[in-house]
Amino acid sequence: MSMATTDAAASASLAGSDPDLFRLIQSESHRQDTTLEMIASENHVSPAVLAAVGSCLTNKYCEGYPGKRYYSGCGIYDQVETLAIERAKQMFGCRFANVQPHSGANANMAAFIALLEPGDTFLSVVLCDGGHLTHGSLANISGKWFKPVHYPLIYDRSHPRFGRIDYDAVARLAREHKPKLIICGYSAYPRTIDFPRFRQIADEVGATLVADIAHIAGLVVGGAHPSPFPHAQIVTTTTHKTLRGPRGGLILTNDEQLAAKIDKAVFPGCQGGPLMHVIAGKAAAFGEALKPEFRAYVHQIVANAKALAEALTQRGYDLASGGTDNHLMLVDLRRTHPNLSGKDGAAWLEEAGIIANKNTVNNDTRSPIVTSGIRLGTPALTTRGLKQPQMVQVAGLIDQVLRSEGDKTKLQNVRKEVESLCRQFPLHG
Ligand code: DSN
Repeated sequence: MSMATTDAAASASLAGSDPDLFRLIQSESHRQDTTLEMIASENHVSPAVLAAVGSCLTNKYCEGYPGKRYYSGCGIYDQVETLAIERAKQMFGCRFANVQPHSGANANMAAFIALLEPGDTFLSVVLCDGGHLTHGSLANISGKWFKPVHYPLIYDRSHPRFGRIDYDAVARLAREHKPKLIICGYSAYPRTIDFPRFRQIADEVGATLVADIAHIAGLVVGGAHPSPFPHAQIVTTTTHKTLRGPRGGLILTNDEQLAAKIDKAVFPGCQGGPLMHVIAGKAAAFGEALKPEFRAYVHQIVANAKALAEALTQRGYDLASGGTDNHLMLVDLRRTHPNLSGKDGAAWLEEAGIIANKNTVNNDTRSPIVTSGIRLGTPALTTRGLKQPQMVQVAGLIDQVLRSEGDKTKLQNVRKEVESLCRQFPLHG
């Protein structure tokens, strides 16, 4: 039997056949080993997931669904996809799962195709408030083909719910615009989502509630965030963030008619052949997420985020909404570092070996490519085993970087400490 399914064998083969590419992959592996990954949407997959994604399952076309394929030779793939589907259903406690979306963007597109006609109205949060490109950005098909109406957060700093979703405004906009679909779920929202409240609003106007839980999927599975079920009629997600699987998408529902529409919307609606090696990686990751250790992992992610948020707050930083309930936080630099943009802050952090992303903050006066904020997440650090004491240390390192004025010597000194921390918590330990 071929051993090309193992990472080591595949690496050895690549080293011989394409040393240039091999060196690049080795360099990236070294970068991941020696830096602190704090991009809230990234993680480090297990060797099992890596082996599945690097397997011979990449060789096959399997258009269709288990038992209903267009080509011969799909018997094993039917079993792989069914395994992924059954595990997805078990993870979320729901009746139907489509594991074929190549990404979260494709999962959202399929939900739109299943529910809307071009020109139909939907409610969502705008990108610069923490929404997603596929939630109606004018640069994306969701905003070009459909009509987004954006609901606000509470922007008033003196309000006790500052930085949270303004549910009263969602209800008012829903009554006014009668959307067919309401999306909840975000890319840069640090607080718990009130799914029952969203469903109540959706029901009042006859809209379908879609929860895009791409960021919090792992937290939901492990019980560290309330589940969108039974409130959302459709749930979309990625599989590679807190869920710690391969890069990909997933759609879930309890409604049989919606499930049939979703299947058609994914294939042939907006995709061709499924990426069966990635679906195998999803099955592997879902198997891991069903284990008790995963619950401990996601609760640690949240505990780490709280510890980091508290340590940054103690150092004087402003966090959007004043803190976090989940895996991420948004540092608002405007008061503490008025002359520092998110872009420069993220660049300095990278020089120091801390990988994070610039992010817009409420009513940001800087452009989305400059921004006044930095988004920080704890999923990947938690995967490498860092806990609350290290979060306090990391907050200190971030503070040193943001106060460094970009001084190379200071950044290099932080980098040495980052590398030492990475050696203490090796990725492949
Ligand atoms: N790019 C992802 C994120 O960082 O949140 C969303 O797709």
